[in-house]
Amino acid sequence: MPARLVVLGACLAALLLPSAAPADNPVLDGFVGANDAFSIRLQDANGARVDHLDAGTYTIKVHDLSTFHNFHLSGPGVDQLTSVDDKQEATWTVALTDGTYTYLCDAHPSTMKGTFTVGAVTEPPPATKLTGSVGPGRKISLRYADSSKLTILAGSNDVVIAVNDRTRTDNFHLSGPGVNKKTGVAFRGHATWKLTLQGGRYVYRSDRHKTLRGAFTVSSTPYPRGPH
Ligand SMILES: [Cu+2]
Repeated sequence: MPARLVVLGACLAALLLPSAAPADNPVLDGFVGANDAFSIRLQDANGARVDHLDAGTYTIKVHDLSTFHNFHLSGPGVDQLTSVDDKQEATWTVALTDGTYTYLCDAHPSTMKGTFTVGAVTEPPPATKLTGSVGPGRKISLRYADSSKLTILAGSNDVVIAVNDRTRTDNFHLSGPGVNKKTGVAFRGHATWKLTLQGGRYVYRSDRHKTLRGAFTVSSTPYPRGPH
């Protein structure tokens, strides 16, 4: 029976086809610029931020939600990006191999950046370097190395804060989930704090003058997943 042979042939072809469906690849979601915030995140199917992955082929759904940020992934064998000027939904199939990968926004590369490792490479991402400053005068700030202000921490939750307390009338006091560190009000000089931050809101302030304060957010909440 010819018809039966055709059906049998189709079944054999299906069995012999390599890698039946790309949908079998693990799916990751990359988000950037939700509500135009300076936030960037790569998360797995459980909504956890990606820190380390097994080597292999992945499907990355990129949700570029802003007209002034983009999502740019690079590392061994991979260099893919969305447009800075447009919102964009993109799906990338990428082969990740042993190494360290970086995702960032090309318009704000020092503040909107994260890294993850793959395969045999397991060292944790480098700590984020920050500078905290108070005084002279009624001034307080917490900034990245390139002096842009910290509002949302992306990337490593490990931070090294170089505190420069330039006044004997105010102090630098950082508090938030798991952290309560301060210089003395009468103290003037440098301090270096190595901290691991958790998801939530952190406030830095002077204990002498209540209005002298600033705040930033460490995002731990997964973004809602888009349709796949
Ligand atoms: Cu940006």
